[in-house]
Amino acid sequence: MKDAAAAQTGQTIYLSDYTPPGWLVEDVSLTFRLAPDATRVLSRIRFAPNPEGTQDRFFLHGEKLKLISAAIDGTPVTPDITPEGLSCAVPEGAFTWEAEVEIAPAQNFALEGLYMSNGMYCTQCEAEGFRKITYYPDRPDVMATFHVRIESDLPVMLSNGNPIASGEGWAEWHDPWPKPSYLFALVAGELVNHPDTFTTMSGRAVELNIWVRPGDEGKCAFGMEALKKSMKWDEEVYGREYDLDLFNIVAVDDFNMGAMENKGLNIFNSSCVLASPETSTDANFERIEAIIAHEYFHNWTGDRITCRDWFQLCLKEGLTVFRDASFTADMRSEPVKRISDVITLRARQFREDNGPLAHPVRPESFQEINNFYTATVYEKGAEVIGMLKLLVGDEAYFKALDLYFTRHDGQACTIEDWLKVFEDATGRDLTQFKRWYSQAGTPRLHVTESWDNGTFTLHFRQETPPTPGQPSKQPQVLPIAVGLLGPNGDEVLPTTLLEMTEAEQSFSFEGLGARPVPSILRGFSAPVILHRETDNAERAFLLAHDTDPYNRWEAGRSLAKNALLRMIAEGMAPDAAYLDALKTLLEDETLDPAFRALAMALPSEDDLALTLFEGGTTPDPQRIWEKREEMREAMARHMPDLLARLYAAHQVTGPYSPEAGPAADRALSNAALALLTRLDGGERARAQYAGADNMTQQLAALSCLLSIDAGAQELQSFYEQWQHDRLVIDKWFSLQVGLARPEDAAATAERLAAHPDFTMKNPNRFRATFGALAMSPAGFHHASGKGYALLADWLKKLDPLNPQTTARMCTAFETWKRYDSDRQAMIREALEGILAQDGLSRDTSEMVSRILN
Ligand code: 0A1
Ligand code: ZN
Repeated sequence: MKDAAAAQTGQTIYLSDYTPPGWLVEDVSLTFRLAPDATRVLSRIRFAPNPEGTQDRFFLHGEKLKLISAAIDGTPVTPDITPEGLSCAVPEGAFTWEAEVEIAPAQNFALEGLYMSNGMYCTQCEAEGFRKITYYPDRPDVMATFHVRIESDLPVMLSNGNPIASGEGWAEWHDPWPKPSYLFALVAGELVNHPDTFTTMSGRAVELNIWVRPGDEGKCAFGMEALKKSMKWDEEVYGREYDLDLFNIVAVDDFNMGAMENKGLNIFNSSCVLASPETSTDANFERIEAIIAHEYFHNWTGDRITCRDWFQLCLKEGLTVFRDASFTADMRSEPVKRISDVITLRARQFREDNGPLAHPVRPESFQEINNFYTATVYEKGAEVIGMLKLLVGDEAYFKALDLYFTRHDGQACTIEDWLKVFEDATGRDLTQFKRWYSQAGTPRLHVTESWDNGTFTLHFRQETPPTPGQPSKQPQVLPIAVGLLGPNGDEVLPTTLLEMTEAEQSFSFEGLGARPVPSILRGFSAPVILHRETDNAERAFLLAHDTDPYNRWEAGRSLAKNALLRMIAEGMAPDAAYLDALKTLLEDETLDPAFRALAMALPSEDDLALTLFEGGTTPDPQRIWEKREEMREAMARHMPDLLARLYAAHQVTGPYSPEAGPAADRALSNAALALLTRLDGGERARAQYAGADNMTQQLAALSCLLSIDAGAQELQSFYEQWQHDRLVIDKWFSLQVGLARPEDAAATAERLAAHPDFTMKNPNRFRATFGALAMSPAGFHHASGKGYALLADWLKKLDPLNPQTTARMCTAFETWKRYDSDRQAMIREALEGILAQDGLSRDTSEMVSRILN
């Protein structure tokens, strides 16, 4: 079957089956008569045959719609209707389709299409939600201008583009930019706005608004500043100017993802836009700034130039993540951003790439596209662009981007189009580079060294393990940034880019006075797992001398990881050399406090489990947890005075500011506090909690207390203080589960699911409870199997309401093959139990089947 409608029946859709649409849409007029249980949607669509189309059957997507009437050129028609859509006979040339359908937004808990959240109407149409609003060719290569009329008695009614007229009980909007249906949006509710303006580089004034529920207006200022910074940055760095007179952002409480880039009307999960010092942590502020930038940047990379089909999702997402990461690096600290991104990439994307859900950055088949909004498409997609930029250089990169924007403005494009602009702008052949889009799996890069009379040689070998459907892999283009350090720590070769294209390849450096120490993969120049035989002395040397901040951090991390692995596998004591090296680094007041805070973090439990598994050892989640605890205890005992000094010296005084500088000081002092709490019985944390005037300090102190089981009173007072604030109460839920001892984690989640504030209908709350369990490996994988059974039970309950979030949370089980046979048997039972559920959604059934296979 060649149509996306095939997916409904659980069938697989293939990239290779793409065919252009049979009909194009010139213009769409929609009228919404809003009512919670019976909204009427009237559509008037002007269709014209596509000269490049090959389909002869006129088909419109439509799901869960009650068709009231349909007409072609004014004559009523009776189409053939299936659960996926309708078809009917149509005239030869252009014609006008008119239909009226009825939908029930108040009954829509899947949060796709038109739904209600706290009395407010809102939409989510990416990827295939528009077909739940009306009959339409709901595919991204059909782009049209939209005229929208909204009728309701709600005071605020918004859609894409510009407002053109309004009156008592109605408002009309027109979006002059042709767009695919997935970028359509509508909002109506009792909302208040935080207004501002931005003057673009050509001097046009743009009206800006953040719309929120009454009571939240005090939480908009930061998001608005982030929006203006993003608009300015896109002008200065990419030459991209905003193209409407109005830009609206709306905060909604019930939302499956972070936010959505609908043209001129971005819709945000309220957790990703609302911020205040009292209720948001530094990490929240940074994330909000990044997501606002991400959605805004989509205006050019996503909206003006969109994807031809959903297989090309990385075209907009990889590029937009790459752009938002560059923005954050410019606004804050470049090395700190890079290190944090690599931590996330390893935690999320390497996990995915090395398990049953591994797929290429551009997948070649899917059943449910919602299951492909993944770390691979987003984060690895961004890494691929970073590599391209490294290979061609900054100047050529921007030349290619300019060409992309001029050549493809207003089009729905493919990865081939994207790579072609780079080939045309640079003269490079990107045939081999393209494998990054088609081959799944994380390449392993092995390196050995040799020294011969002044010549130092690096011998590289690359291999990528098999992934589902891809048993053997071909060599990829790897940009490997290296530097060389002399024995005294001086840099004898500044960062140099090696371009590896073969399975095995060597690079020599001549004329050196003494054997150097190499610093390889600087800045994490390619998303690979580096294998290099080295010893702790050399790691400590790089930690002390490397000029590349990323590799300096990496040296510390590999010292820590090595020490932990030996504690886990061989029962060794915490390595004194690591503790000494860390102490020296932390004492260095010339180093950014944020960098030092990152250096104090240990490799994650999941990262350790993967490394053990790859080395042939079955990981024991409980033991990994215990050994990390033991290491943290040793860190605290090794440097109590230094920690106390850091804690005191990096206290931030004066009014709270979310800027990078003070946030970095808080990160370091709170990292010190977490260790000190093990020594002082919580005395400092209790005092910090009592005196905190911002959420970063309050939550950090509470976490410290809970981690030593001494925060019962504070936990209660925290709830009483914040019970009116749903976003803070999400933190209250997740903290308790995340910090529970492994044997208590499942019981804590279960107890909280019975709390009156728990609701399955709000994805944030569900994730705060069960996502926190899934993200605590020792608790989730506790030998009792209680974590598995509990999560499976709740996923079965959630699936009928919200398939998308259910499917996404099934990834908790994706690492199951690493574990022992008892755990595997329990997980299999949990997964098979989900699969056996009557009426299981396509989303969840695809996900569980892929995990099981
Ligand atoms: N395009 C949005 C993310 C997004 C994707 C899918 C959604 O529903 C299935 C919702 C939002 C972004 O990249 O921000
Ligand atoms: Zn995006």
